[in-house]
Amino acid sequence: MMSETISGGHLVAKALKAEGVEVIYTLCGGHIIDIYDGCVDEGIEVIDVRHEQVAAHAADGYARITGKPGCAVVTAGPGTTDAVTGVANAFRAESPMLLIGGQGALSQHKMGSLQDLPHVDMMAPITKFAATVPTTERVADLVSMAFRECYHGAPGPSFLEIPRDVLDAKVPLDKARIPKNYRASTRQAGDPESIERLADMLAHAEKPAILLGSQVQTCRATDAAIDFVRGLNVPAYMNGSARGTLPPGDPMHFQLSRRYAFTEADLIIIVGTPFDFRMGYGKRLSPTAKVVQIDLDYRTVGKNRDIDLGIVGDPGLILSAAAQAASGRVENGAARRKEWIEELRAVETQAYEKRLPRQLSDAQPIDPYRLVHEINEFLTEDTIYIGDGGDIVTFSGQVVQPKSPGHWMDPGPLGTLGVGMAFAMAAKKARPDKEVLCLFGDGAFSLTGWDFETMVRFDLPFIGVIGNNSSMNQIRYGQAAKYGEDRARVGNTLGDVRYGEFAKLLGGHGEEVRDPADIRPALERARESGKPSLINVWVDPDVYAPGTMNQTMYK
Ligand SMILES: Cc1ncc(C[n+]2csc(CCOP(=O)(O)OP(=O)(O)O)c2C)c(N)n1
Ligand SMILES: [Mg+2]
Repeated sequence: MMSETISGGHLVAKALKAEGVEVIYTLCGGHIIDIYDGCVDEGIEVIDVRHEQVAAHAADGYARITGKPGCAVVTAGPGTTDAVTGVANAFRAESPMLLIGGQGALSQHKMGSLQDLPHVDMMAPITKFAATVPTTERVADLVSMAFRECYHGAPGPSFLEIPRDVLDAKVPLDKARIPKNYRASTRQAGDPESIERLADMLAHAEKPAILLGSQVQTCRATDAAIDFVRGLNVPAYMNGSARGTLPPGDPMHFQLSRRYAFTEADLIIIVGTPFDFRMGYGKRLSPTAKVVQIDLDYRTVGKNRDIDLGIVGDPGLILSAAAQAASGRVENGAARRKEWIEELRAVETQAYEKRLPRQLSDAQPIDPYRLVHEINEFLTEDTIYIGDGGDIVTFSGQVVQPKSPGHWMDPGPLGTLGVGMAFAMAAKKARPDKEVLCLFGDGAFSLTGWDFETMVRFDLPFIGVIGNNSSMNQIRYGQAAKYGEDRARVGNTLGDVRYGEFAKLLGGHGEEVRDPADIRPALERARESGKPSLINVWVDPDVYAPGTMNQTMYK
């Protein structure tokens, strides 16, 4: 009797299934079709997009939304190079995803086969693991290994290339390793001695502040973070995907007073976010404050500035343990910190009131503050908000507050334009029960906008809003400041494109908005349309967000 055989593509699908992956994002190529065939057998959905960058961003987005690793499958050569940006974005954003790339047949190694490139060399610096699958028997083994490697320290992407002959060949099923139980929890509780020290610091602090970074969401540490800040009365700031950890209106939720807090605090706890450009490389913290850093990755702790205490491990476990250890010691903490919290609230209210007239402005062309204000008012507890653009997204970062944890998506520290459509795709696919709203700059939208067609084809309704200033405004501002207004319009001017019409062309709902009073009704109609939609809002091209004017991102 002949023994049962299995091909490499089917082994990929079995390994994806074992990992819990329900959907792959892909753009087809002859090198990879056997994986599709395997997915049919395993019940894994194949979402085919219009550009490989979108496939990779969607895998990143899927990981963020589901807490499981995402997977993108692309063909050799240009398919893989197109996906580089998506992998790089996931690398900087610490998002666990696997990119599988095709490769020329091993039998034609270095002979100049179609689409042959040194993919592994290209991917090595932007992944946690990059390898070639050497034999068909080991296909599933290496897929599982690549997934496991995504979780070393802070998570991140892995890459595998599978040569065409390795993928297509059939081997006896009993010769292939198909791992099923191959993963342990990588959660680390933190050094107990360090946690005691943190508890002591908390007991003595009069003006503590905490910054909850993206790892709080990555590790699903929302409850621990809430118990910590509420139990110990620690004002909290949130960045990246940790936005929404505390709901707006929570007594410990702060946003606009961050700089003041970090200048005045006596204890600053940084959780799950590096001292990178967003943090002024750690230089903007009070020189007299005690600084504590908690991170999944030992390499992030103490990088760019000294700290008083570093704890490596899972933010949720560490915050829970510290809250417990401190609870007995800070009996009177609540009362002592009341004044500090009131002080921050006053700064917060003042900043809010100063900006409010702009948020309510009736000006035409529309003030970008009005647009982001309307969006903020429109969001429900079940709306996942995505920002993809330059200046317009910088405006939104100040005003838009997600109403629930895990409902904020931005590219992360790579600052990649073009993530929006892919994140919307991944979010709506993984959570059809959620509403998805993506704010695009017109420049950002144009990079990957054709995948609006994929949203239509797969019936993935979302509310797309374009803050259209016919410019790459964030860059234009810097050019004007550096070279003068008369030389500012080089390389940053876009056409006056009616993107609402583009949406309709591709089978979605589209509208043009020029009057601020029409923003809300247009958003409502998009919501009710049940279709992928684009509301093209013409905003004033000659106003800039404060963050853009300070050019903090380049400092
Ligand atoms: C892929 C990519 N290319 C270029 C940039 C540099 N960049 C940052 S902001 C920006 C302008 C974006 O224009 P738009 O999306 O229209 O937003 P606006 O600033 O006009 O509001 C550019 C080109 C980038 N971050 N990512
Ligand atoms: Mg623009």
